[in-house]
Amino acid sequence: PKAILLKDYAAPAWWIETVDLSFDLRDGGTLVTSRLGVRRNLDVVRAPLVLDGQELELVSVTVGDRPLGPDDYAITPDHLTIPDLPGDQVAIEIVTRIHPEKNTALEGLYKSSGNYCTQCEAEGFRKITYFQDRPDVMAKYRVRVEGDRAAYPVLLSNGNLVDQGDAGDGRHWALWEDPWPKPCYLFALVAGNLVHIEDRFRTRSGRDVTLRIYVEPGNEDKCAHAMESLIKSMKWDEDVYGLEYDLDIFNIVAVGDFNMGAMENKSLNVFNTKYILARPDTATDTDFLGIEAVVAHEYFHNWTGNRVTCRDWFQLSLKEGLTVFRDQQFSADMNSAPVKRIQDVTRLRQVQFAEDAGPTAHPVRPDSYIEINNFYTPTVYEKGAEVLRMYHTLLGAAGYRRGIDLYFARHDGQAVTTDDFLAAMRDANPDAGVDWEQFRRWYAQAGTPGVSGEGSYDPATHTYRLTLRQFLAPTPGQPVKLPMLIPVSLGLVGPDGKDQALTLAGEDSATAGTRVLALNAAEQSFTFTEVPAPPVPSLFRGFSAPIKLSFDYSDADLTFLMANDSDPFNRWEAGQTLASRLLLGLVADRAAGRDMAVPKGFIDAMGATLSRASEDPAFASLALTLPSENYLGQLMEVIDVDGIHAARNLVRAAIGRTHRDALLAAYRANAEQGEFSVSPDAIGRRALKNAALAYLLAADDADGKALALAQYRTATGMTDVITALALIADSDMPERADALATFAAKWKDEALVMDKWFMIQATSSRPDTLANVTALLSHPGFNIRNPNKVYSLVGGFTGNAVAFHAADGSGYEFLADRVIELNKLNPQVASRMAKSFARWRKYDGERQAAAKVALERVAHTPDLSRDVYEIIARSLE
Ligand code: DPP
Ligand code: ZN
Repeated sequence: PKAILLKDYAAPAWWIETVDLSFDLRDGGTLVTSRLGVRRNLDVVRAPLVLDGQELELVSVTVGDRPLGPDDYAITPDHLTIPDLPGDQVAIEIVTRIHPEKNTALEGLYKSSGNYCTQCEAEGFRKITYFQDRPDVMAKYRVRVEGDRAAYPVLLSNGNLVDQGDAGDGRHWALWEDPWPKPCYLFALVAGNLVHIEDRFRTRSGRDVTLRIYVEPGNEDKCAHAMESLIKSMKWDEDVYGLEYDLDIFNIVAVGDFNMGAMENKSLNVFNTKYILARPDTATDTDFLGIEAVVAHEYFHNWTGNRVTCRDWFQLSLKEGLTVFRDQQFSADMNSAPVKRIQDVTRLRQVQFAEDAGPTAHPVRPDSYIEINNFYTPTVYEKGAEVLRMYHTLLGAAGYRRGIDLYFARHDGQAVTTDDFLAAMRDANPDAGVDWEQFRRWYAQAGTPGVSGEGSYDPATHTYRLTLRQFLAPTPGQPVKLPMLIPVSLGLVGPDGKDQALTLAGEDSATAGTRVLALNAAEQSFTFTEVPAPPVPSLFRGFSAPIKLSFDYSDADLTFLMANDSDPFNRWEAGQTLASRLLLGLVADRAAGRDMAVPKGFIDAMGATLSRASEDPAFASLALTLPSENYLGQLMEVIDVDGIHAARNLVRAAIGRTHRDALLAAYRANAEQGEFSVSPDAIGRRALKNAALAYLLAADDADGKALALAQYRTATGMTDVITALALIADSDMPERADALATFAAKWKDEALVMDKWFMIQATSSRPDTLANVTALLSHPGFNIRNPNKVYSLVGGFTGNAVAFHAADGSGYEFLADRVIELNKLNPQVASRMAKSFARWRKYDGERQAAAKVALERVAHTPDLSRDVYEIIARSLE
């Protein structure tokens, strides 16, 4: 397979301005008739019209009113080329036949539980009809959908329903028209037996919008939270971004078989059921928050993605980084901002930092790809969102908003680039003093910058000198890096625990609290004057840049910041840094054959956090959580899987034993009271209660075990039920098997709940996990064609470091088998799973050897998809 390069971008030789589609949906072959209004692009050299198309049966092509014969066009597995088009403006009709009922890749038009639906981003439209499948070709669509009335009573597409009628023979049709030009990746069609809930939203200029959520019958009672989230998003986007919805109708359809989380098709979002369906007894707090965030995310795309779209797929972060940042801001406003920030950074570190440090590292704006589906990555999404956050940090809320306003004023209706976005931010803020050429490197250079430094205080002159250095390691294809513009949001915390005023040498007035400095050289010093007492610096407040900090803090400094920093993120961060330091020390002890001894100071600090927990239970639950095994692994040269697991468990047990009474008290104080709610407060109390319970079980506490069992048996909310079940499932408690069985019996018909059941078994640290996971592949509730099932069982297992990275290579062998199996069915899902191999060189020799065997076995599989090939080839490079 050949790489596609950003530098090869060229505007199309033809524009397609109107698309008239007609779908005749039938089992055994769906006929698609496409009438295109095509106009020559006079700005480029004359060239034939080359249309993309895959797995299509061409029935006929007509240009104007002339039917073409087979000699009039050229056809390959990927293209239809029409060499000579008369004039500059032409009407073309193309009829193709497709087989959605056989489509297991879930890309293009396919069936999920008997209902037709589409997924076109990034390049699925070419599996529906011949087209210039590229986002810079924007057209107006009219879509006629015809199908069996009894089987598919609901017929939907983008835009407004303009007509409908009976087609005879038990069939009916609907005609949809979308007034907004759009790229074909935003096309959608749904035909199915669906029910809906409905609500309304009046926009600030007075447009009444009908909001509908369509689901399979029986799920109507699980849509309320999604609808509330949609309404909140619409209001928030008006209030914060000044952006209003632009049609009279907004539809969401939830389907059970979906590769991604959801899709922002114009006015017809298609969602994975995971991000719509929720009832307190079926969904966890994480699910409720995920629904709120993803519903918002897809809604926000209406402007950031749809009204202004990407010129080409290298620009994917233009819409995704921006829209993730928007959904993060929204969730922060709806819930606790510090808690949200900690969760987002935890995720960034867990998945994006790992990607940045491995063979699939790529810039936020990649410059080459083989399969674009492989670039829907944490780098494009989450690191992309950090880039947006840095604009916001550097320009302030008002300056950022000026940039956004200019971006829409310039580019509404266009397909643009991240450079265009940067230019709007720059031009709207001419006095910002930002070096934009340097800032641009955040889009171009891959890898996570490291920042190190130290500070010194001079009591004679009352000055504090802070020195920071940055470095960026080479990544694949980028051996040499240039210094980045890194915003450092900082404060100097005095011995009294208060922020000291900040005056940089040469300034004549002080800034109170926090200020943002620009680190823009390899090494830089900042001298603060009039500092009355030696401070502890609080650096990168709110995680102001996606970097890895190593500063020469003493343990006492970190304990001090944990207790005193006015920035909640950095209070949490100080605890994590301290914990990581301690845990890695224990791992080293174990490796050297020394006893692992848990220092009392750390256990005491955790006790102090616990004693203050009632002030902010949600924050406390995060502060009490040790860094994950995955994150700790990233901090090691060679990842010691078993050592990390042993050290972490030892510390957890010590905390559980030492603070047993306080943990029991925290559990009881936060046990459910009153009516179920997903308010931030209620979620926070549940999180603290369950964190306490987990520590008690880590210490093998008898009362803790009894509480877990009681919670499993009597709790009504899924958060409490599944947390208790996970703890039981991970233990040797005699009730284990029975608890798992009763859960499966109760929930066997609720696919999303069963996903959780698969997940907790896949992530168990018991020694029989692989055998259990292998057996579960044949469980009647498992189906390898359903992405959610694969993500739960196979994805859960690959996230289980001890089991997946078993020294005998059994975990690697298991994954290779699944990737090979999925490669034939669903390349996108296969390649997502294959990414778990990527960091194999970070493990010891024995594991590397086993991983290599597994990788090569995948590499030699016949008919390897482009998706899997690209990941495996990069991993083996
Ligand atoms: N564009 C989708 C999203 O991120 C993914 N297909 O919202
Ligand atoms: Zn998105």
